[in-house]
Amino acid sequence: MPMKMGFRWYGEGNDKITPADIRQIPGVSTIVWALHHKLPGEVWQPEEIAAVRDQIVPYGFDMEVVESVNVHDDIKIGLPSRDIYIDNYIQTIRNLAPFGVKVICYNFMPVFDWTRTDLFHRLPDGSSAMYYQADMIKDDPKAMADYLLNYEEEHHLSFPGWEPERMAHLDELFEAYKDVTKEKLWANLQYFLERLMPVCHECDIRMAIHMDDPPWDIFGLPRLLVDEESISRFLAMVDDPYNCLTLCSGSLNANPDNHVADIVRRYCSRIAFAHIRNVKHYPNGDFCEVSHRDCDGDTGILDILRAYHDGGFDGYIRPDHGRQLWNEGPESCRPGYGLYDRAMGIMYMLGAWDMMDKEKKQ
Ligand SMILES: [Mn+2]
Repeated sequence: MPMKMGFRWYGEGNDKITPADIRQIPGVSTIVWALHHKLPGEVWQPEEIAAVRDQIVPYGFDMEVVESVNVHDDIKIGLPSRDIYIDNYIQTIRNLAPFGVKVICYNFMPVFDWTRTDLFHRLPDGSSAMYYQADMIKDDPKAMADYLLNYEEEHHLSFPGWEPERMAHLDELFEAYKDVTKEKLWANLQYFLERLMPVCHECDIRMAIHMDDPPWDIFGLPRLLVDEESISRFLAMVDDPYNCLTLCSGSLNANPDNHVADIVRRYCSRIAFAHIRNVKHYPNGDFCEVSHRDCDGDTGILDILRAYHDGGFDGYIRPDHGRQLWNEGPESCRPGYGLYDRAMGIMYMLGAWDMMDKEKKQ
């Protein structure tokens, strides 16, 4: 089985789930980790990285995938100060390499990271899941930011990409991005990657951009990685084997016109990291995250897995968001990152994968 199964973990004292819990899920080799206390633009220091290694490696896991090293806004905006922050990013890559890191996930979304309107939406079976109510996103970014920030404060959580320190300056951030057209954002992304690529070759670390979530412009802010055309443009723009994708099935399929399995077939060799998440669509444009089982959503999980298998995928894969089950809630897990549904997602994926391996041998 060439692909490697990962599980995202927020670190000791920052995640109620433990590596000892994760070890009991069959087939997981890689902890997908990050230094969650670092702000975008800061250098990750070797001693901080070593501290996480000491939490992970004794349980038999490797730490080959980082999700994410976040990109400073000045790089996305294209300010002169971006060079300092790119230098810092390069130093972080160099500091990660000796620890065996092979893939760095990141995103290039202006101002906001992933966006949802309800983090613990109650489903008919009593579980809960993240929900996107389309008509709530139309006008007021402040209302949504407030909802998420209050949530963070109330439950003593912090969401990557929603750092209260950044969100406190929302007006200034919107002002700073006001001249950043979609074309400028593409150019700034290219500038960033072209500076990184020589270091990535040297350190044998692949940069893997996450799809924009959801894959369309929100609040007048441009978003780049939204469909096959933009993925193709991205890969050609910096045509380098170290310039790769974190192909997030759920992010892409939030737009039902995106056929994720076809995209996997076309670009498999440039996918360093696969996020598997299933999404159910409603006619009014709302969507809800659901279990990994193919028939529970509209993403085509089995077709996607088959596309990876046919492509000889040997990168990293992980269950992306799952539902919250069996009394999991804000006190026990981050939204989307409970233990049980992601563990079931792994078993579903491995079941399909093992079957395909077996068929291929016959
Ligand atoms: Mn994802």
